[in-house]
Amino acid sequence: MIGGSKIRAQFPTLHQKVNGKDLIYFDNAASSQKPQVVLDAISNYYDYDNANVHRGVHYLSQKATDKFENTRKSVQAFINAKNSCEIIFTKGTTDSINLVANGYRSILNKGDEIIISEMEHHSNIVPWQICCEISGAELKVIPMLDDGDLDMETFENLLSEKTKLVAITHISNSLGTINPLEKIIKKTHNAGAKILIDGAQAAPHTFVDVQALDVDYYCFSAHKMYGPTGVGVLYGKKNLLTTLPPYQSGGEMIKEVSLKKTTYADLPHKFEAGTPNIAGVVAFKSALDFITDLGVENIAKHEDDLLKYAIEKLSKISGIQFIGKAKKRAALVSFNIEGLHPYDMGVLLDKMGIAIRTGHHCAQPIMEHYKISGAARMSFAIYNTKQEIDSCITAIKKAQIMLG
Ligand code: C6P
Repeated sequence: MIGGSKIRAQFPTLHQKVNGKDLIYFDNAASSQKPQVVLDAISNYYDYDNANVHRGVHYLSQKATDKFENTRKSVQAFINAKNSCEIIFTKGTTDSINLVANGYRSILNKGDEIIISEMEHHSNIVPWQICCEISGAELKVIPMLDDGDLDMETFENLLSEKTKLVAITHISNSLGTINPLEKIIKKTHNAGAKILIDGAQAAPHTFVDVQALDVDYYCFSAHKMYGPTGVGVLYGKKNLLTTLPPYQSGGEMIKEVSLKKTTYADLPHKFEAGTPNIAGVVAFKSALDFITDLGVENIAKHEDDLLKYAIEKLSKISGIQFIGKAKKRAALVSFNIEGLHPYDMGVLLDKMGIAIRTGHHCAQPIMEHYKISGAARMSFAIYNTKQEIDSCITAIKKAQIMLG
């Protein structure tokens, strides 16, 4: 049995009062809390290992470099990548997607097409809009069905020899929908296009095997998976990353620089210009170990139990409208309650020590689809409990009475 008090004890942030009440943290899709092992790894790095990486021959630099590169190996194992050079460290999912979109600006031409979906986070919309504006390519959008599933029939019709890239979320941050990746990837490849998956909401909750999926690019953030902020991953197949133009330029990403011409470093360093977030990357290994030790399947099972319990309890609240009822979903539930603005609900719940997300969740096209301005969202992690859900439901009912 996981998810009990032994796990909660490892998260110092959870043990505090907010507005005089024990904190209940249901905003994990925005950012999860960090276990003590991750906090220790950050301070140990600064206490004993701090130096720049890949630069010095001295002891500390080599020690920092070894730790930095060890995390790369852990990420490789975590997503079953073939080669560690296919793991690029970035600032987060947004940065990873921008890295690829920036490269595609010079790969695409007028007449080419990129396909995204209506359920994307802004981070998987705006970079492609800019990419299309600059390259002259056209952006096509797969619509959503009202239950929160992708309209797969329209997707198949959108695919053509013009399609060069499909960029889709693995799990929607607002609906919780788990998209049928195997099907989407196969169809994309059959059309001769490449595929990028936004795994920001999936990596903390689902087993990801990039080789089995045969995915071309996969992006995720450490801070949503018990790791530090400012660290993300871009996985890309080696042959694709080799031909993708560099993103940022400067130190570390070069082989040789003269005032006339520069040649670029081999992978992965070609995409890691400047001094990276070394402490963050080093500590990310502890977050991956934390997840691996618990078992991703066990975490998913615990969160699934919480999700089912929350939906069952929320369903009994009068005037509730769920946003998204996809067949396969994970770890979060979005909803509105008649007569209760989500912002007001968020503020009142905060007064009772409960953190939920309210607003458009950086997914405005989803809100447009349902003709709403925003929604409340509860999102779960390994340390959450059914008792916390009960307290949240009681708080929502209180808010309903106060504002009713
Ligand atoms: N979603 C949420 O509350 P960054 O900020 O780069 O780590 O992740 C961006 C991002 C990209 N894709 C998806 C599906 C996401 O959910 C997010 C982050 C947070 O839902 C903050 S808006």
